[in-house]
Amino acid sequence: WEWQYLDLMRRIWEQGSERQDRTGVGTRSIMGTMLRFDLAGGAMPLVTTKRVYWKTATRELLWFLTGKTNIRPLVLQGVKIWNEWPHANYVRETGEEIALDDFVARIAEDQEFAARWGDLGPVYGKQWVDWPTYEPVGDGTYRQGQGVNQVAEVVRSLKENPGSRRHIIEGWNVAELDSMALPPCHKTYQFQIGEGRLNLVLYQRSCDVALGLPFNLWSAAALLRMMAQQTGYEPGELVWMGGDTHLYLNHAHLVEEQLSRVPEGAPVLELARTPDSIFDYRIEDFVVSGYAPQAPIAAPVAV
Ligand code: THF
Repeated sequence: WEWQYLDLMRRIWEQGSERQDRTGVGTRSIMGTMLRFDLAGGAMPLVTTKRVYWKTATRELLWFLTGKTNIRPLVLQGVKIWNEWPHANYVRETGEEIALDDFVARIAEDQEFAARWGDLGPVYGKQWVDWPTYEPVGDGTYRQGQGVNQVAEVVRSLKENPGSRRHIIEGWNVAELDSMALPPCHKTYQFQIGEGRLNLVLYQRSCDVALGLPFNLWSAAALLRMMAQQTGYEPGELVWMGGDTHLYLNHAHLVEEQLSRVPEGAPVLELARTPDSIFDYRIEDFVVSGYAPQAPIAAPVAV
């Protein structure tokens, strides 16, 4: 499968149109792309042509499922991938030129500081497990209702109504976009049962192919596997669909190096335990074998 990833990378680099983006870095980009992977037998879309930190991606996924939106639990586990955004926000709002590492150390040490400066707003976790609702009071105003746990609802609907075409987890809460540090990239997950297998289409509106996509593919596949285990279906296909699918211009060294490499091996994920619910997975439950990746390729993340 990995050639699909490398071919996409090559196609964007050679044929993508150059655009200025929000971050000011600049990208080459193709609008509308698709990748497909069969997860039968435990196979995972885990990139082998560079080391992908799949445990980091899994910790992020488990953090989403807790409903939390503060980076502190990630920081305490050594997961750094969300640090840049609260740091940039802090520097912008206070004018204090604190280094990223010092900022992150304060998030870890000081719970009150973290509560004030570590939150990303109502991003993935909040929308996934506690999408806000409003109830009319009767006088033309509304009060907050019970939040919707979309993840729990999908587990339930897969069991109770397997033929449904509405097994959807949505991150794009239009009313709350302005309060998010970053509006969701992997915004829509649609599950489907076909021929006794659990399939997933993920729609991602914006995709950083070099840094983000290996993480996003792993996480989507892991979520599919967890859902399949919880609902009693065999894992089926993961179909990944991208909107603006891009390479940042400052990732040229990564692109060149990675396109010179050849995929090796077929990593497999075993779930060591069947937890009581989709919310009870722990990092130790994810056991990967057959993964002997090639050397990491570091690249800066555009904020
Ligand atoms: N913004 C941009 N520009 N790219 C993204 O990939 C991205 N995300 C999330 C939100 N905004 C984004 C954040 N996810 C890395 C990986 C995933 C991220 C952010 C950063 C990253 O730097 N990975 C490195 C190092 C990993 C590590 O040290 O643990 C890597 O080599 O993979 C995509 O959803």
